[in-house]
Amino acid sequence: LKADLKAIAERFRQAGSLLLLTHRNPDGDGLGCMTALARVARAAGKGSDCFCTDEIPLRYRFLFGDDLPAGKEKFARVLERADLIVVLDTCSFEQLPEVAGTLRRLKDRTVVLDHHATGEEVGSLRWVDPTAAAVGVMVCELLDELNWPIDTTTAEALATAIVSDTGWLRFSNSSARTFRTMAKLVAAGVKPDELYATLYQSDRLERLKLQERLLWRMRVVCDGRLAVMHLRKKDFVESGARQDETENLINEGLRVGGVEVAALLVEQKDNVRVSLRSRKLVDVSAIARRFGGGGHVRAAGCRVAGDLDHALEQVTSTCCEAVRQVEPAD
Ligand SMILES: [Mn+2]
Repeated sequence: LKADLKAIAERFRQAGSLLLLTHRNPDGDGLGCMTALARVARAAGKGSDCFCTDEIPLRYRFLFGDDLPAGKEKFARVLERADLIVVLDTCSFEQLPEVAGTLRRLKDRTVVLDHHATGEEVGSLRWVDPTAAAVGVMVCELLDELNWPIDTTTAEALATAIVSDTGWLRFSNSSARTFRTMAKLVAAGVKPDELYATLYQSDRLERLKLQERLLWRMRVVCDGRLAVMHLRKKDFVESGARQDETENLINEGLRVGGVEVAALLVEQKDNVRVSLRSRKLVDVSAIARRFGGGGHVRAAGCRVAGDLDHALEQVTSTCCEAVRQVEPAD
């Protein structure tokens, strides 16, 4: 791992201009790392562009100011001027639609920083560390290795990466290494109370109305150990919430005592997006893989073809089976 870190650092040193990108349905980790690296690269005299196929979720807009990542229509232009493509927080072509073909073709020019246990051969050089709570932790270590300074704005972006992947430092991936990295970022100027307010006390009322529907419909099955939640297209229309405002709603399921696995199904145009979380015992990445998805042991996701009711049935029975295979939590 140390060798991978050093090799990646060398590629960054040699690069003239970076193109930074992350997985679809981008989250705080991918986006925080993206903007942090773009900023420090510019300070080091390099060119840098961020690219994102999806719209940036409202929660994370502040990371970019007026300088939002390039969208699809600008991909050719930003690709042309980059001599190093950096893929953040994924190592799966399936998570990189629109650009997967280009990345396969430009493998030699591509490097990956990721912390997911499952992955493919994206890029010629990969630093994948599943023990890192967030790619944000790895980026901090990379910047240390490069001796590239972290200013307050960069520190806020990296702290956003870390807190969003650790549930504000309360999930099981919050290790001493995670807290050490956070301590550095706080020393660099991050104010935890202000960052918390920016990230988690800035919701739109519409999002809370969506949450109300989700809570009202939550079912706890499988002897009280599986929480199943779902949202239909009409919930978004009627509440006025946006598709990207579902982030973190999955965690509501684990607030119920005794629940080991929480599943959230969100109806899409032609499939169902499924998020899975587990408290302690079940490997939900294994469940996600059965539906062609992936992720971490405690947090994973997949997409299920067909309509919502069909997906609900399939996901509920598969999760219940997995829950029954482990001993009760007490
Ligand atoms: Mn991540």
